[in-house]
Amino acid sequence: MPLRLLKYGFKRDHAEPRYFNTPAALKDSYDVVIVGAGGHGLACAYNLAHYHGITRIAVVDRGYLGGGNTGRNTTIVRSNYLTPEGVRFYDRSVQIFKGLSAELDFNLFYSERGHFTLAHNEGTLRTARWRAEVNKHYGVESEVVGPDDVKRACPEIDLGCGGRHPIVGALYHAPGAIVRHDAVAWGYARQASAKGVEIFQNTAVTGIETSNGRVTGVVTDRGRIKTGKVVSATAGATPTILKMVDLESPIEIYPLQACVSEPMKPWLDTIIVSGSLHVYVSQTARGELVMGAAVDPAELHSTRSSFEFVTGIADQMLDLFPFLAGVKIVRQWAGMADMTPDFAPVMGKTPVAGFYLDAGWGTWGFKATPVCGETMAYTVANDRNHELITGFGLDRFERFEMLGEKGAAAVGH
Ligand code: PYC
Repeated sequence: MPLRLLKYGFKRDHAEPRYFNTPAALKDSYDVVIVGAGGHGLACAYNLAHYHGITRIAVVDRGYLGGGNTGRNTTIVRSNYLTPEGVRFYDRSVQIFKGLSAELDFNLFYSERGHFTLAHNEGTLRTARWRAEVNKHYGVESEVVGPDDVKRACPEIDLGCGGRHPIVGALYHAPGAIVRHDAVAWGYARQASAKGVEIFQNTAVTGIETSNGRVTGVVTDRGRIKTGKVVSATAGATPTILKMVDLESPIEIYPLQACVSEPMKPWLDTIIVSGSLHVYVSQTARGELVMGAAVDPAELHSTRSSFEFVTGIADQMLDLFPFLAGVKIVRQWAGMADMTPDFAPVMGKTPVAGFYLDAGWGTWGFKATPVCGETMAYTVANDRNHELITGFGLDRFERFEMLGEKGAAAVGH
């Protein structure tokens, strides 16, 4: 149990300390500047300060803390990936997540639910078997189960899916979980700030200065900062930031939409995902259904949300759960997903000395927040890629060495 719960439980007054401090002005120089005050950037700042003793850090964001994809995802945590690189990396994230409320002294409402990826045909079942074997090899709990197991875990599901796409089995991943996404960003921000990290919201980066192939500074709309190390941890802005250091990547930006229903009595314990129907759903502690789909079909740098999305997802949900007809969708939104050709991230050192990337998070980034914090902080502190991210380098695209995570990254891509 987070210590704060006990501390405030026994206190007469419950004055909550400020979550984090915002200094009046930027300093002239910092040891590290992190672009992006989402979960990844803040986790990196916290890990640098806590585990590596580097505290002269500025985290800058053109918007507000956690206002990008950290606050726009559907909060799913899992590690049932397809490639050895992916499985080991996301498994480390799940392990950190399990102890994170205690580490950050902040209740993140981490809730282990089990995760079913439904198969509606033999082809999907084959990928499920493949994933299960790779997962088991790396010690991650995953198994292929039959339609009866799905029905036992979720009696409300229509296994026939309206007669159109009968469920023939599923990949079951017991550690699959949900966690309060904004709290992850706030928890990291609070602890980073307590250790001296300075967080500047509404501060846009307009340029990154280099000399002889090395980073020397960052230009923002609040002033210039001298620094030898910059971490780019943005979603939806990576191509813009890369241009500032004359680098390119194959990242393209697509909207990823999601929505939430009115609250209902608890009926859905597990997380249900269907790649064929392009839908994933879980139920929050407040009773709302949180639902998402595949990325939009066309590239777009926007967080607008569409009527097509909400009617499409309602259709697919009703195939799985016909009793939901009449339940209202109360809110919808979108994030900007940095899609890579192989559905794996881009991390670590780059050809520009002192410029580090935490990017390419497409539709798979939130669950990686803790392991990104750990591995990026190690990489920045030692100027050496952490061994868990060596497969995710930007140079893999030049070498045509794709990772091939498409079968496990999300839904329907
Ligand atoms: O990777 O689990 C996932 C996911 C869920 C929603 C989007 N991506």
